[in-house]
Amino acid sequence: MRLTRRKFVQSVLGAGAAAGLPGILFSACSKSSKATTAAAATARKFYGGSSGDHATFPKGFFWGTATAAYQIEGAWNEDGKGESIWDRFAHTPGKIKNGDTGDVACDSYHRWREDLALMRAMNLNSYRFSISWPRIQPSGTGAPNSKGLDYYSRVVDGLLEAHIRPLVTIYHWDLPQLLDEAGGWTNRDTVGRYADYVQLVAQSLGDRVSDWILFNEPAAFVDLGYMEGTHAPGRKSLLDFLRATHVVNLAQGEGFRALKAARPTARVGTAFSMSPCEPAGDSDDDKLAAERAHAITNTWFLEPALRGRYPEALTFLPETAMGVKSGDMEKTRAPLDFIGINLYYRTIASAPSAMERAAHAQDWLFPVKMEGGHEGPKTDLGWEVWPKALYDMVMRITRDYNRPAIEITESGCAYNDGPDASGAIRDSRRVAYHREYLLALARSIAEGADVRGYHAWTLMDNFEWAEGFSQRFGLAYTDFKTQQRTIKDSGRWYARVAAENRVVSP
Ligand code: IFM
Repeated sequence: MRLTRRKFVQSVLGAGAAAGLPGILFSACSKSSKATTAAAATARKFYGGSSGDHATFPKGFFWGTATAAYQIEGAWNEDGKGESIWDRFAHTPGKIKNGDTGDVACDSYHRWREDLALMRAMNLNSYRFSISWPRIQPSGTGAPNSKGLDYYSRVVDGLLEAHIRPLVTIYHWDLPQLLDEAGGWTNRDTVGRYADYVQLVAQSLGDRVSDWILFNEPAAFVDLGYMEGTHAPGRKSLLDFLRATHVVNLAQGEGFRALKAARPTARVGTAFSMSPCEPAGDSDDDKLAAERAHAITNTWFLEPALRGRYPEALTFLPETAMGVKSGDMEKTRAPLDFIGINLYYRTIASAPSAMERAAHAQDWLFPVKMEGGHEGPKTDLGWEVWPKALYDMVMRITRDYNRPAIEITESGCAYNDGPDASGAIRDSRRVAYHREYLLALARSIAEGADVRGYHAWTLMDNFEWAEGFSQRFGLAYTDFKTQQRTIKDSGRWYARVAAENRVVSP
């Protein structure tokens, strides 16, 4: 099953220089009065949409950044925190580039006030961060660790004082290690453990937190952790992947109900990793492959929540192998209050040839080839910059799910620019990225999408999972030796965007 983001990343790495799109061509099209017809057509190809230039966002729009506990907190064994699968994985030699770990990361557990100062300086009114489950329940069950709860309570209070909305992700990949030893997400008992944990955090923080995210990128952590083995817990089993899919879908449903039982007025969503899937060619086979790619990439965890079923395009997958029992699909239902979209790039899908099917046994199960596009510029991680992907995805979700509330819960780019002689970080490519994706997003809003917020990934350079510290996505630069944070040009530009509620020139 050649379908994952990281896999496609590998396939495009080293694929040659960017095709040289007019690039970061916004400056041409923003001066719309003088834009030529040809420039407007190129802009449509790059940004999407049919209407004119849009740069202003609705009143009350949320401008934020996103982070995750393991990627920034450090303090991996302090104040009663238990071991997570990411602690164990990163401490296993050979799993992470350069032997990096999140033991210290950005040391946000101790320096969260500095992080808050960055957000204030960027004029943000929303901050998406995650709670580390083993900081709350060191072994994954039982009474809460009060020091862990106190930490998040302080952060929430600090945010509210600064008029920044806390958008809390309950699970961003750091399962308590002891739960993994009982089977982790392949074990149906984990559903109940997760619902208990959800209830604990909702009870403790729900008097001040109104907006919650149940899971970050379920499709990514189930695939990378249980089938590819490149993320914790490092398993490589198709059966585990199928089972974990279903257990996480059940947990999404039970977690939703647990949260609403504790806090009936809470707004609850999930942050889905999404990518619009385009057929490689005009053939019916490629079009079918693109629909299947859309199902596994974008709606594998959304259809069970909203419609109580697995996506129609995937009905050939074996439900018995997934562990689906009678009555389960009612339990997966979770009428989410908003759909979180994490989006970085588009996907090109095609049908594998008979030869390819013969070479890859898994292609019989999931007959789709997926890779990234090759027309746009590439980030340092090799991901194609393609703003129209955001427009296309938002419009498809808007059409298919009856105009739901949408939050862009992540978008961003890895560019490894460091400080120049004066200490400034001139990351103009990151400014261009966010500016172009925001223009595409503004077009989707102008055409009817109900988008409430945009969260740049990420506040500051941090631990990028299997890539360790080698990939910098931050709007602020982190010196991992001194822990000094410096706002990059992109962070300064984003501060102006947030203050003016519109896409401004660099
Ligand atoms: O760093 C990750 C984040 O944890 C989840 N979404 C994608 C980001 C960049 O890879």
